[in-house]
Amino acid sequence: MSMLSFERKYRVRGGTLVGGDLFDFWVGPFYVGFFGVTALFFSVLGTLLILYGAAIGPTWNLWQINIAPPDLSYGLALAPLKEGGLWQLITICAIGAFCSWALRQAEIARKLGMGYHIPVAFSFAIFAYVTLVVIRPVLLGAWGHGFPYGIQSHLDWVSNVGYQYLHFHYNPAHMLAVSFFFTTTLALSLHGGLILSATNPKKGETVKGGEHENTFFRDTIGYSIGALGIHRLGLFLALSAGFWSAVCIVISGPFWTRGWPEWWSWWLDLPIWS
Ligand code: 07D
Ligand code: 07D
Ligand code: U10
Repeated sequence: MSMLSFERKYRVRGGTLVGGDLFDFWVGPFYVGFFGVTALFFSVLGTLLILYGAAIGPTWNLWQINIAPPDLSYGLALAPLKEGGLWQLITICAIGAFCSWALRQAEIARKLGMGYHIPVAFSFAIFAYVTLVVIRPVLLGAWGHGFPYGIQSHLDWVSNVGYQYLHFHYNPAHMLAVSFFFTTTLALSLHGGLILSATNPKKGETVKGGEHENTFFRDTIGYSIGALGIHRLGLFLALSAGFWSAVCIVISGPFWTRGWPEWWSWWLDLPIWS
């Protein structure tokens, strides 16, 4: 792949977090770096372990391949490979790969003199994943509470865990997370629509800029959040969605064991009704 002239200008040494000059180079379009090597190592090893799990399992059907966590009876102990040990190793590889990826993003940001917004944002996704497979299982005392690695099986897990609390929609943190997800798509569609409508006009019409963009929203809703503001809002909304997702699942079990509809009885217990 040919390198664009401006890319050559930005391919400078330094900015690495560990390893100094070791691995401080590019292969094709990819920056390698120490964390590129660890990311590759963990993802290759994790994928091989999944393939091994599939090979000793009952099916090669991609939708049905399933690597289950250990039985609850193993508690927080290590399990034999074929009884959840694979899941435990794959979890270590996944966390290793995701954290390496975030650190590689941080190194690339440092090289370019940019902020750490992207690795910080990705950390929220990692946080949600670690909440599902480490924090909540540890709080509940068994790795068996983690979700199984399989396309269909992980959906079954979500449904089963949801119904275990009777009606997961009544989980207040789930409500917040869902609302943040919905608001994120609303904000992204408004922003995508606004930018395209202003900067990609029909042939023969002039490209519009910030003034038009601001005016559109002032005319419509009386206020424009501005060019930087909409990106800050987008990041805030998306990270909040991930954050409240992690909260909604970590409180289910460790901090609330009954059905979620019952949680709302505090409302009926308010002294104002008596
Ligand atoms: C578009 C970026 C590209 C990423 C893709 C995912 C794999 C898995 C592994 C066969 C937006 C690549 C997939 C590497 C292959 C094996 C063993 C990101 C984009 C295309 N889920 N989930 C999916 C993961 C959880 C839920 C699809 C991962 C939780 C529901 C895909 C994780 C809960 C639905 C997938 C994870 C949950 C899905 C599309 C990790 C709550 C769907 C994902 C590591 C969060 C949807 C059949 C997508 C679907 C779907 C991957 C965790 C719920 C297979 C990697 C336990 C309800 N999930 N998921 O587009 O169609 O993401 O499922 O945490 O309806 Mg899931
Ligand atoms: C965990 C993914 C992390 C991904 C990482 C990267 C790779 C690389 C490589 C492509 C968090 C992986 C990368 C593998 C791939 C290449 C090259 C993201 C994660 C680190 N729910 N619910 C949520 C809704 C119901 C239930 C969250 C809606 C039912 C349970 C979100 C509805 C019941 C759990 C959400 C609905 C139920 C959730 C998920 C509607 C089931 C969770 C988003 C409209 C009967 C989960 C932390 C998320 C959670 C979760 C939305 C319905 C149960 C807010 C919109 C009522 C048990 N639900 N839900 O977390 O909070 O993303 O997980 O009905 O555990 Mg729910
Ligand atoms: C945004 C934006 C904006 C833009 C943008 C974007 C947001 C306005 C200016 C970006 C947005 C898009 C492009 C839109 C589309 C994106 C999505 C929908 C998001 C989802 C993305 C995907 C699904 C794509 C996913 C693809 C990935 C993750 C790439 C996969 C890459 C690899 C597997 C290679 C990774 C490289 C690594 C790890 C390091 C480099 C390594 C190599 C090249 C290999 C060689 C290795 C070595 C030399 C090291 C040796 C390795 C060792 C020793 C380990 C070996 C271990 C073993 C066990 C063998 O706002 O602005 O526009 O564009």
